[in-house]
Amino acid sequence: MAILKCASRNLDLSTTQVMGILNVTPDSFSDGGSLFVKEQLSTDALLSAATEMVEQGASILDIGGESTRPNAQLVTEQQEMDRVLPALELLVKNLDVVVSIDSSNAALMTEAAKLGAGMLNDVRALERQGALAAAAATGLPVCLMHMQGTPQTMQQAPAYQSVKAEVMEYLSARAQLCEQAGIEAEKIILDPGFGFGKTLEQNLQLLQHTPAFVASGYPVLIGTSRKSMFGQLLARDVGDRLAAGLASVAYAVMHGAAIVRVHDVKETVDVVRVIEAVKGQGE
Ligand code: PT1
Repeated sequence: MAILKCASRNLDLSTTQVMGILNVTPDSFSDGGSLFVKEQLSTDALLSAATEMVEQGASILDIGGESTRPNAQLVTEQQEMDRVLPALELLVKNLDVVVSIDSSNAALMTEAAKLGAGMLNDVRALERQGALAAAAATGLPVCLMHMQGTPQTMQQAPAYQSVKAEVMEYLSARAQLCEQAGIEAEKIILDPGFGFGKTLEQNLQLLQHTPAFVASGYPVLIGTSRKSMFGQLLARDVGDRLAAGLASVAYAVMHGAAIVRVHDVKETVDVVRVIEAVKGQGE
């Protein structure tokens, strides 16, 4: 599992990699569309936010043009492409970093790979029409995430017999389909999908069982940054969930998560480095 080949760049997954979140949506849950000026994406704001994340130690930047938080607005595929592709071009041209595309849209995956994307991240685990074939044709690594329901309905009544077993079974089945479609096992990343059709307790159980996901042999990505699970647990607003997110990152890194997807890169990199330093000591 050591090296993840992301087009022209390699990521060393023997230590946890930090993925910085760049939302190119005007309605992001955590930053309220801070990269937008009068409904227009500001390329200056995007490039400076991205540059800062890379300087702070992010090795992957994840660009998303569809908000997938609970009750998010729907976007058309064309709208999503119009948001993401110019942002991708800007980052590829200016920064030495793996750019990940947070999308379920097959046409966008294909175009993004041509423009230099290094990874695909799909909260629908390549279930949309054409997505599996499109992703396989790019040769890029894919992150498969579990979701129960859709962003519009997923938090209404999440229900599982066993959340850990069901999420693991789903991800294993999707990974198997990916391998059958020609995606190398080494390029498949699994993500339990924190906040995607899960209660607080279900989210906590999934995090508790990080070792079971890591034991699958596939690299594991976790995305808990600023999510409402911490609002529920601690009664903190979205802007006040940094320590909570860092605690979850520490737990996940302790147990072998390969990638953590976060808004707060600088603080997360410190946590990752401390945990890795502790893990790296001999007797
Ligand atoms: C994630 C993720 C993602 N999360 C991956 N991609 C989002 N691979 C977007 C809340 O409860 O975890 N993994 N892409 C953002 N989605 C949410 C979901 C944001 C829930 C907020 C919440 O607050």
